[in-house]
Amino acid sequence: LQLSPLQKARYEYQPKLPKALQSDLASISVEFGAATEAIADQARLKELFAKTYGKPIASFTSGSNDVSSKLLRVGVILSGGQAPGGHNVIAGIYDGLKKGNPESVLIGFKGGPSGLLEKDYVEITDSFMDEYRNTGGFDMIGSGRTKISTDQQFADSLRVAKELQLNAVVVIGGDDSNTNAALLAEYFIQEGTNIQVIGVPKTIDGDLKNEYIETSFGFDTAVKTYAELIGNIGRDANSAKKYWHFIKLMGRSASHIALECALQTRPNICLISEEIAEKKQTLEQIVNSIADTVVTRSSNGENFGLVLIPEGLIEFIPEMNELIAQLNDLLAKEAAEYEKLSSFEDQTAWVISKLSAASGAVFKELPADIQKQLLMDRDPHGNVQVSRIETEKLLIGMVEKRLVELQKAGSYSGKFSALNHFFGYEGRCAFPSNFDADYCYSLGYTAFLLIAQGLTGYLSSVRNLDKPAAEWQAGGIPLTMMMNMEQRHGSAKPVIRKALVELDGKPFQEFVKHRQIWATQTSYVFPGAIQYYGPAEVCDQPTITLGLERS
Ligand code: FBP
Repeated sequence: LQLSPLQKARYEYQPKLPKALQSDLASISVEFGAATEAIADQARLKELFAKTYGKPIASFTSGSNDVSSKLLRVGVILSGGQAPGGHNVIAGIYDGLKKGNPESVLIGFKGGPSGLLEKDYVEITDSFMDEYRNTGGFDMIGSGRTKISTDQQFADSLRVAKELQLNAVVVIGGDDSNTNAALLAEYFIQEGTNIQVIGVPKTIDGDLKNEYIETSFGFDTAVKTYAELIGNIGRDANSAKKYWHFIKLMGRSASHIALECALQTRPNICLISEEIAEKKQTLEQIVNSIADTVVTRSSNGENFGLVLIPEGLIEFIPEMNELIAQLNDLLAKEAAEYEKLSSFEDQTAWVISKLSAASGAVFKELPADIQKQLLMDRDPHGNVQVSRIETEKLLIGMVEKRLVELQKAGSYSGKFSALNHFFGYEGRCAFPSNFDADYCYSLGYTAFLLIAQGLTGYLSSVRNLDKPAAEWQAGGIPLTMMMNMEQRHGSAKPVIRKALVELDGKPFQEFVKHRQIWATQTSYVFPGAIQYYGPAEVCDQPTITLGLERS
């Protein structure tokens, strides 16, 4: 394996830990708060999580304990999309376990939750771990999107955990994966075992956060990677002055990534899905407002610009949302009939005949490529794969049309030449920023401490993140505390609530304060590449979103 100079240098990086975790393991104590409640639907959740509901928040402080040297066997799973820092979570768990008792064992389930179901695993050793410290990606053990949902899958998880004599399983995942972790924790107790389950908040999307989870890991590195590229493109656009760049950004439903990138780079336009849904804006209105900005900039002699588009946008436009809901339902309920249709023409004709008149008309108007993308398979959690829908191209096409109309009407005489980009996968496996490297290692170490304390059904939590790492506070938040009941596939299911952009929140309000100016006056900021070495103000700063939310 050929290693880059940066990879070799990053092996030497020692992630920072909160002060309370820097001492001997035996000098760390746990404190518990009062019993907790779920955010909604408390009575139903109490029934569903009879053994794990309502536990107290746990916090680690300086003190003492007599459990950290227990011999433990732990299994770890990377679940869902890659996020920079996952390897450091594993490193934190590993180092904690070995520090506590060199005989303790960490095994990694391969390829995500299916590794647990199929007993496909690898034991993590010193040399194996060292190859992956401070590196991006999930290639150490791989990841996957298998959902543990059937009775058989729950039974298989338990059987494998017992066969491997595990004390605990750590699930490193997003909202859906941690919902799974909560269910597994409950199931293991209900089945009379004391195998623990601990979650770790991962996702570049930044939508697994709440009062107690300030950010999910990977968001910091991913947005800094995208912001670098957007800044570079902005400078290119401002140099050549001839292209409009339409940039779709990953993030699934929530627009956190797009918003943070806008705060970092000051583009001319950044669409925020949550605002579009709130204002019930139609696709036509969105297109018209982009075209208006193109016209204004053109009249200032600037036939170029930057437009940021959150990848989930399409699901938030009311008429598209209704269409997608009907398609989801139709493709789930009448899958057998749909699968008999082999040509795209037959599929669209069949779909249109089954949709309501309004949704059928919306579907019919869409370009064939977008129609195809809307008919693609759903992911195992039933979500439309928004990363594969080319909204940026759809918008370019529609803005072009609108500008032709304006040209004909005599209200526009500029030149519009647009390029499309999609930034997503390139941000998920970057070398974790110092923030993510430190945060992830701390989350992993904390997960170990929660296990040593015999806790289950908790999410590893590290807070106070706008302060230097030494001032961070480590602990555990009961998973049931973040849950409510939501309709999924036609029935009410317990889930961890996804955090969308809050329109009255400080990050969005900050954007609103400036967006008018950014639209017309070129105000691009060039963040440059993530820096790993140098002054703290360049290397260790958290995101603007985190800073504003904590201010
Ligand atoms: P997670 O929610 O699992 O962290 O996934 C993040 C994400 O990168 C989304 O932003 C994106 O929509 C999706 O994964 C893409 O999924 P896939 O990797 O299966 O193409």
